[in-house]
Amino acid sequence: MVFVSLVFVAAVAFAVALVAVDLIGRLPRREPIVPPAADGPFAFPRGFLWGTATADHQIERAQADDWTVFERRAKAEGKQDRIRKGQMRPGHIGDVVATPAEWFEKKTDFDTHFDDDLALAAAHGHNAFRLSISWARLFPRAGMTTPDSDGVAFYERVFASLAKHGLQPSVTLFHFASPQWLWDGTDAQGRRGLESDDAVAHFAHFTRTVVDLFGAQTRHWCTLNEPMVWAVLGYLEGVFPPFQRRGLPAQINAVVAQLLRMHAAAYHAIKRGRPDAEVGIAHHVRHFVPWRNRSLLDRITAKGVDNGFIVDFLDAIETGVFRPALGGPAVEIEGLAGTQDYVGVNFYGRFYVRTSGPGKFEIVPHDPSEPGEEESDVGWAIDETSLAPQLVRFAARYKKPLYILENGIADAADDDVSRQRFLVRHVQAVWQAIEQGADVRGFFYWSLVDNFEWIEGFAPRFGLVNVDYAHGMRRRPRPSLAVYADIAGKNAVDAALWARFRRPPPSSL
Ligand code: IFM
Repeated sequence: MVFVSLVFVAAVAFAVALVAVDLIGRLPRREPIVPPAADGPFAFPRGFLWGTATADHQIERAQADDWTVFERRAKAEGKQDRIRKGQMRPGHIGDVVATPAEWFEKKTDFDTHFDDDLALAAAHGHNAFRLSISWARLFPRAGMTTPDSDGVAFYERVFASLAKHGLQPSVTLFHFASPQWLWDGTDAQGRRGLESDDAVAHFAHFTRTVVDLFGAQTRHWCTLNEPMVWAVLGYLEGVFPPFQRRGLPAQINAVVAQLLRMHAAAYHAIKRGRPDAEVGIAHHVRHFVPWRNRSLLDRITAKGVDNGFIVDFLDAIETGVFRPALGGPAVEIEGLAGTQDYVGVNFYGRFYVRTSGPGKFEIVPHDPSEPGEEESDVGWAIDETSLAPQLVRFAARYKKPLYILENGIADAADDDVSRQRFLVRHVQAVWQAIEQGADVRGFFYWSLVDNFEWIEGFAPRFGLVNVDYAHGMRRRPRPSLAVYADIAGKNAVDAALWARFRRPPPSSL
């Protein structure tokens, strides 16, 4: 009998050990960056969308939104910080003192330049363009039920220009900025802004208005841009409006749930008006890598961050239930289940997750000791090799078409070589994902022209086209614009382009 019990205990222990080994084996590991060996050409499916992406607040003249209020205050109070990702203080903007107020008011002066910008895009292979509509430009004051006529007239001109240049619009409804009047005052529970009771109804009304105005001119809709970035930077790190530092990740669950409600309401508003519309979100995707493979805590936390920052939101849209991996009760959201027709991916490389104890971790944007690692001007580690696996995993998990709604690099160097490499390598990675079965239907580089990079100000240069802010916001195409035109025009990365820009194998470093 004792012997039988011992055998039983040993068998159970063995099974538990196997399960543990299996689970540990599935945790993320930090792997070296190994480039693909293929030589090209890499051809894309017919009808593939080639575009660039942008957002109203980053290119258009200032509107009555929360960001404009923040920028004017930071400028007036001289709240300037060193431009380092993750190290900005709340209320501060990079270079705010030295930056002329006019730049903040005009941004890239898209208001004057849009037709030339769109003509340039069309002349360089674009067949699509992602833009956002400013909520505050259509509804600048509280209590308005019909949109501002100047705002409507502006976007009518922009849509006419898009049509004239043969560019399919992809329209985003919320890209970080919202009308200031939403933030003035609190509701009965003391909540402000997008968290307040009526924010979802206001967003639905704005969405219906945009659908009525421009729904005939686009099929492709994005309700929210990077909701998790907005929630984390605004309510955990406190560097985006409304500058809150709530403490633990679980303390922003209410904000995330509200964003999911806004998404669901907008999805239904769009579908009611335009049943054939394709609707999704643009999700900020990183490859979260443990800082040290030998640290089980780094690996477990990297998995938790991936769930909390990436998977939970998309899963919630599929199932209708938000189950926060980083703590807190599940929240069921009415009307949410199944409200995405595609998965929109904004891909910006790898981030490292370094723990200093259970529940204590930091996100490290790059590691200079990683062989072959390159970083952008804002210090983000570049790793195109992790893009295809991400796309393949989304394809398998959600079984939906995918769009790269953003992918880009901050690079101010005159030779523009880093951007050209970045572009060619990432587009090739998208091709790999398609080869492996992911139904990727479009790629939007971030961005056509340099623009206002939120708390980092105007220094980071993401554009295929340089903007000379000091001289009438003049546009000067960078070499990468011609590279993009080559790819889009051929609907392929040809062997010659690949040979010029492919990543050398690690042995040659
Ligand atoms: O400029 C931003 C954009 O607004 C959202 N995605 C990332 C870009 C680069 O940081």
